[in-house]
Amino acid sequence: HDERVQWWRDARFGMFIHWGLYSLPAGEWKGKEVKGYSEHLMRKEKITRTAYLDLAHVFNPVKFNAEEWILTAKNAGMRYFIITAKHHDGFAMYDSKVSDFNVVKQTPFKRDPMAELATAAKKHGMKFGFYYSHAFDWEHPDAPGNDWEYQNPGGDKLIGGANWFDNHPEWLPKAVKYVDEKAIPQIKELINKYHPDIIWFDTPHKLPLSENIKILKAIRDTDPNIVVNGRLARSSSGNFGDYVNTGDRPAELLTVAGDSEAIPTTNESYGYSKHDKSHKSARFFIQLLANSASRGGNLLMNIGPKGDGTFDQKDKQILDSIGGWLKQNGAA
Ligand code: JFZ
Repeated sequence: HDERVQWWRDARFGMFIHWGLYSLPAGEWKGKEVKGYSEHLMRKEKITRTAYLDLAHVFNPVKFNAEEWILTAKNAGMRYFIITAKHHDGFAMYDSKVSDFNVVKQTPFKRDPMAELATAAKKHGMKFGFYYSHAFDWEHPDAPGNDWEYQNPGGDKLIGGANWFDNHPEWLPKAVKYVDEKAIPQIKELINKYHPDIIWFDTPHKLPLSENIKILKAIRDTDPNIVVNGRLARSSSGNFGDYVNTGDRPAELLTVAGDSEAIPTTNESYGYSKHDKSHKSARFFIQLLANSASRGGNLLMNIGPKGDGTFDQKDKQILDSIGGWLKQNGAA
């Protein structure tokens, strides 16, 4: 374990990216503002799989430039880069043979941005990996989360949110089917195709521990060197990943000792939202970085790029200031 996480411990500062079909409507649906996390659009607006695919049919981020993204992270002083290969909407932002619900098959863009980023990261010595939503998958007819189209468990209302499997074990076979048919095959696909250094998981309480452990075992069997974050599998006795994640609120950063990682976003939403103007200052992030580094923790700072493939000007300015400060102080 120590050998596996050494690069991550040394890295200290990384870029987190939430980018998907939701980046295009960017917190707006049918002319009205959708508050909160823009990447939760499908759930908030109860969009069907078919209607969500209409978004894919107009997703064409021709300004996307993988090398520019990696260099932007590098210039900000970041040493690792983690991007949403699949968020809760279930849409694969890579060329997946496991599911047609993917960027190459469904968009006019037709390119594989994960492949381009993996190549650019390697070229520039940036550690690289994926966010993969292993529990929630709103497009899949058997996965936890979608209770507006499929009436699956784990959503907001029908069959209890977190830990639904305790009260409704009869729904378990469905979730297991999804894990076996989509989640594990896609995770293996990501490992074998792109050789990531790290995979970042989320919302473990939407699957029973046994399923989460099964996923962890599949990862270790495929490549034992992959770093896994603390949100893949959790029980009362702790988490089964390589380190601990604090909550999304940066303040929690200061309460955890040991290998930990905070994941603040520049504003409130992780995915790009054109209405979210709550950006924190560069000064705020520099202080946070100094605080976390002095305690031996990592800062994985989130950016939500736009649906056209570019970074928001506000985010760019924050990143430039952080990079400038680090260079001035001989830290990057
Ligand atoms: C999750 C996702 O639902 C969200 O879209 C984003 O990807 C974020 C990074 O992770 O949301 C969470 C998960 C955990 C907490 C808060 C939001 N938490 O522990 O406080």
